Amino acid sequence: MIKKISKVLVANRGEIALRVMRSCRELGILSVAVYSDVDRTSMHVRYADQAIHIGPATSAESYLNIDKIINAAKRAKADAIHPGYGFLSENAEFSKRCEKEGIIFIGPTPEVIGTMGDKITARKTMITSGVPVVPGTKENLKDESTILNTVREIGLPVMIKASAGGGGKGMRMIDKEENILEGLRAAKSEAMASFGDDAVYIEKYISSPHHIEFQILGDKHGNVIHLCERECSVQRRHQKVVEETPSPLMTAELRAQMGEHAVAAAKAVNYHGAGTIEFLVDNDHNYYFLEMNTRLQVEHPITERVTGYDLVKQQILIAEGHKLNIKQEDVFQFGHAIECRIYAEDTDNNFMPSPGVITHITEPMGLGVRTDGYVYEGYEIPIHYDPMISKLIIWARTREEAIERMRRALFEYKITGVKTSIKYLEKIMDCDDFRNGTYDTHFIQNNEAFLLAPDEAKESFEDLAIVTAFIDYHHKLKNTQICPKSSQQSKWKEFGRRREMYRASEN
Ligand code: MV4
Repeated sequence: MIKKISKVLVANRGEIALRVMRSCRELGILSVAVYSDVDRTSMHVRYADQAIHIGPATSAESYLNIDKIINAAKRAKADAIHPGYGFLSENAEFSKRCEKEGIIFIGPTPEVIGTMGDKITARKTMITSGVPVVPGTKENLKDESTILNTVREIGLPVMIKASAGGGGKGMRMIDKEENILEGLRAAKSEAMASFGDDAVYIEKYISSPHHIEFQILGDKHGNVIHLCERECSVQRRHQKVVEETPSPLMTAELRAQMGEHAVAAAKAVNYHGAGTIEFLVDNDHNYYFLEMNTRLQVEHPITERVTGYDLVKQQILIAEGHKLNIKQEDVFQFGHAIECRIYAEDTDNNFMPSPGVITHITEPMGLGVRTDGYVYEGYEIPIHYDPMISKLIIWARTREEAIERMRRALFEYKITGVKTSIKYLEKIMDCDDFRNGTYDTHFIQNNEAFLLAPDEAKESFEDLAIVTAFIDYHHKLKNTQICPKSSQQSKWKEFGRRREMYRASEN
């Protein structure tokens, strides 16, 4: 049965809120923004057909507050909620609450979110359905002598991971016999403090793995396909920095095998919606299931670029109850895509967030360039949320051309007022390990000195560009109204298809 969605509340902010609303607009679906005090002037509020204030800047009192989001959805008469990524996107309780209130949650069921959120249960499910996992424990081992024996069986080094963790939170590597129990106790107390759950599991340590993930789509009729892989080994402190597809490590044969296992993983839990199966892959092409993410991911645009499918549209169609309109044999990658995440951070000062007012921004354009962002001149990046400014997604026919195009686009990208990671990303594009495609998850660590060394030839160029940008900015200031008063409707809104729509008064 098809349940048509005509209005979606987007329970998020920043670039992803805009990204979701863009697909809604193309589908003729109205979008409702929610916003905190500091987000009154945020771009997602301006773009939406309707906007509802939900509370103070603190996430717990706004974007993470289930009651406030549900109340906003009811008030706006939204028939669905898209959670984006982060915030409530992998919160089983939230998905359940939507179900109870008769609001379509654009994502999987609460049961599936729960199963995959508990990493021990996820591992067990994968073992049962024949998906390879890292050799290790299957149960929540409580007894210390049992654990010691298990570690001896697996063989050092091992990883101790929190069952309620994920993404590297509450993870410990142990390489010496005498450190096992101490590490175990520390891991457990850290897990209890962070997640209120001290269950841990143990895996054999994979020494120089690649992080490769598969995008999957499942409908509510049991059909599941994969949209190939993303190489995500360029990470710093478990934060992805650069992602690309195809993976330089991948072969057609490995892709087919891993893709089949990714589909099996999703089928094992009756998955519906967009999801990601993460694998660790070693240089001998052995691969192991790591985690499943039950949401749309930050890096989804590179998959969109090489496969041509709009993943948000697919999520919405699936949520409405449509059968998948893509067959596995129709999916192929055309060319190469790379994403760089642009952060407001000081790479010379331990990557400290650098919030503040954007005094000038010039974004790259041209063939094969996509930017998913949300900031504008005069916008103040709040300190309360993730400092990501935008994502720069580059496409070209070959990997080599994509790297050169990324360097060109990073050169064109000018942001003043806050410190950004643009120069750091340029260094990554200049790095031999990256250019050769031979990097693994130790890439950033292995190239730290090179990545942090200033490039003086480029610096002097940049100085000139920044002065030019600044003069230009002042020249234009006279004519630019940075923050329109909330009572004013911007002109472009009158061109919207739904003139009867109103903007809810702020309360
Ligand atoms: C591992 C591993 C080696 N062996 N597990 C880090 C994030 C979390 N998703 C899993 N992580 C790892 N798990 C075993 N058994 C190495 C990592 C790891 C890593 C993984 C992906 C990307 C970057 C990483 C950086 C350091 C460690």
